[in-house]
Amino acid sequence: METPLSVFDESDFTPNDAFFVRWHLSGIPATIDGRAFRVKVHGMVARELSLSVDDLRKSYEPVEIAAVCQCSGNSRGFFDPRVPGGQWANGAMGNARWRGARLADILKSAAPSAGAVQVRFNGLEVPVSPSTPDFVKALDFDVAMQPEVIIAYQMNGADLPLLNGFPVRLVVPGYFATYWVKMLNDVEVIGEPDQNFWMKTAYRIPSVSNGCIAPGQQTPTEPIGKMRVRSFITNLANGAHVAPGSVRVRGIAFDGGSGIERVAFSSNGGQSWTQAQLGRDDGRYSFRRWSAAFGARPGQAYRLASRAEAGDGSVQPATACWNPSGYLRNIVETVTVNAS
Ligand SMILES: Nc1nc2c(c(=O)[nH]1)N[C@H]1C(S)=C(S)[C@@H](COP(=O)(O)O)O[C@H]1N2
Ligand SMILES: [Mo]
Repeated sequence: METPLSVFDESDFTPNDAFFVRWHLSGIPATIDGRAFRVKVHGMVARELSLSVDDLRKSYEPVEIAAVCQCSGNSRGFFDPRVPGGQWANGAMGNARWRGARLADILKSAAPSAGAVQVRFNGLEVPVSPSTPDFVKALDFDVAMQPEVIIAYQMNGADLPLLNGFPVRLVVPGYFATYWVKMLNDVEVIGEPDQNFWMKTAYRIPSVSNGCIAPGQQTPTEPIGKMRVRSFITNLANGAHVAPGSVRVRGIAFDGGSGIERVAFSSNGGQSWTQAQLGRDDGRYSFRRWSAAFGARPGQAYRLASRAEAGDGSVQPATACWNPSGYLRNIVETVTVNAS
């Protein structure tokens, strides 16, 4: 289920009841007893833990972070040539305030061994067929220990909706959502890179030229990681009619955590650019809203575009990235409107 872009026009944060939803496996529990639920922490640790949601709330310092959750394959439906997978438009993303306990604090309380290489995460849901690999994901140990990585028990000030991972999910700000394991009930410290299907075979990008290759080209691959800088127009859709005169254009921008430095706006398909005004800063992992204006004359069509630049100097490209799994799209998007 994806979020209509117009929802992102209404506030910095995506309402829980409009947040996109994606699950790989269909054996998703329909009810969960929040009191009986436990997160197990085990593997290469000196002290195994079994934590209730109450333990997570009370035994660890609560932290809150605004962060974008974006599917690796967001916008996959626009790939040319087409690629298999969920044919998303641009709505497989959302921004929320996540509140929870730092994974680093939890891991430290379990006393991980010196040989820890990765941390593996599993949720409650199961595959319906025994031949389907369970959905498990792993982060390198140093990434898992970053202070912004949390086990979240709240989303925008409320319990997580069931479909977004109730009662707790992993939040890995800056990283694609594949690592944000929902209904997280198993955390395992491991001594070698995880060899499960969802790390070893799926969710990998070509380890060359920015993750982009020509169709048919064979390359080594690596696990997908951080998000690329993107921006979208949120108040006008393709084919919209605007009144002649000064037209306000609003949108959002985000990246993998260096923050949005500036957003350029064009009303002529990218021939010339003006600087958009940035909105409230909710932190470097959040959506950053922006606005700009252009003058519209009756009977004219306008090809609107936005191009964001992140704090790390990266800028949205003018040409599309291609890879066989349909990941990492961050081309400058356009919206054509007519003044009448
Ligand atoms: N337990 C579990 N967590 C998961 C997944 C899953 O299939 N199972 N899918 C991941 C992927 S690929 C995405 S895009 C996000 C979607 O998060 P959302 O449904 O809250 O929007 O959840 C991630 N976490
Ligand atoms: Mo995803």
